Amino acid sequence: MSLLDKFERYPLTFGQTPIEHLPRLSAALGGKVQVYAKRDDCNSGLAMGGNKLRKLEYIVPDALRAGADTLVSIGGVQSNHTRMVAATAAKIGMKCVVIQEKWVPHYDAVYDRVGNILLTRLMGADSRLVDDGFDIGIRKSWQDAIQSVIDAGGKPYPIPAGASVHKLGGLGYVGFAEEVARQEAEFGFTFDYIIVCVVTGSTQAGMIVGFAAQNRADRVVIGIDASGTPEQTRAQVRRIVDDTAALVELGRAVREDEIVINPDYAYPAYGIPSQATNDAIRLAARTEAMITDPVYEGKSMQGLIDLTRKGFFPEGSKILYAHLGGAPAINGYSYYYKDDGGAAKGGLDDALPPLFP
Ligand code: 5PA
Repeated sequence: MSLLDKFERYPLTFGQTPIEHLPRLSAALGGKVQVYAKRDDCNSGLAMGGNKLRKLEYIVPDALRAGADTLVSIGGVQSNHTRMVAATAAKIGMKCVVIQEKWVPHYDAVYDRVGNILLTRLMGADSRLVDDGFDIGIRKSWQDAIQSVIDAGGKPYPIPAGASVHKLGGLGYVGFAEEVARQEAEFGFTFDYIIVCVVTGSTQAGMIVGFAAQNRADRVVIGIDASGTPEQTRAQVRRIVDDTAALVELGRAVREDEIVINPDYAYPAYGIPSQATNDAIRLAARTEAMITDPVYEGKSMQGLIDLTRKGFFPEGSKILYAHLGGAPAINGYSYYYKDDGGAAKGGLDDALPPLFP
């Protein structure tokens, strides 16, 4: 039985995502805990996939019911979410308008031409660059875009940032939690910690609700904040948890201590990697060929690495890193990595770059 049985799902993903053991990363971190990754970054053939597709699978039926002809959404210049909305629109034969705000103070020469925004344009979305700064809340630029579709005689279907403050936005990651439980039954062991990057909130919120249904007090979902505005993110996760719990009829309140968000790795700012973020990205790449990005997954990887090194996880813990996608954005950050590679530069096993010097 699934909490999601009563909801219609429009398939955009391949289905259950694999869980992969990361033995070389585990060993590089001292071998006292074992690290696994659930590969939601490989979840679909649509434009490189990622976490938003799980959410959009439950939103598309509503857009179809509404008789909409244009999906309208919002994100930063290198938003993965707007790429995924553009992909969904292309796949279901709708038009797409996406507002791309200046959320990140990053000035790589090709930042607004490569990676996510390139793919978004390629799929035919009307991508509109706007100068406003970072905010996970409801934005005027998005409301203006919705109005512009109406003014042109279209029927917009609004999808907020990260598909998060949408009534159905939390459902996709309830499904993630149910999948993990099924995979644990196959493996014959359970995970003690889930590490997940959090910004607009519905990924972690959905997981929390899904895991809450399993009533396993010994499992902790740790959100690693990448927004740099953790109070706002926490408040948004709380709201989405409550709304999603009511929607799926969880049947109990989610406690405040079930919502765990660590704010320590978002520095120096949303969308800007620290030296430690880049070292984390390099370590995952050099031990497991697992590519993470400077905005989201690199920061949650940094959190996983740092917490492990600090001895936060008891010896013998099994840690599941939720890989949510996002790799295309790294093309907008090429300058950071231009001198990487080769033995002299720390590219070999025995010469891993210093971690967090
Ligand atoms: C994003 C979000 P939530 O927004 O659901 O908390 O997820 C955080 C997250 N990992 C984690 C990746 C790869 C993500 O893309 N991305 C946003 C975007 O516009 O792409 C919504 C911010």
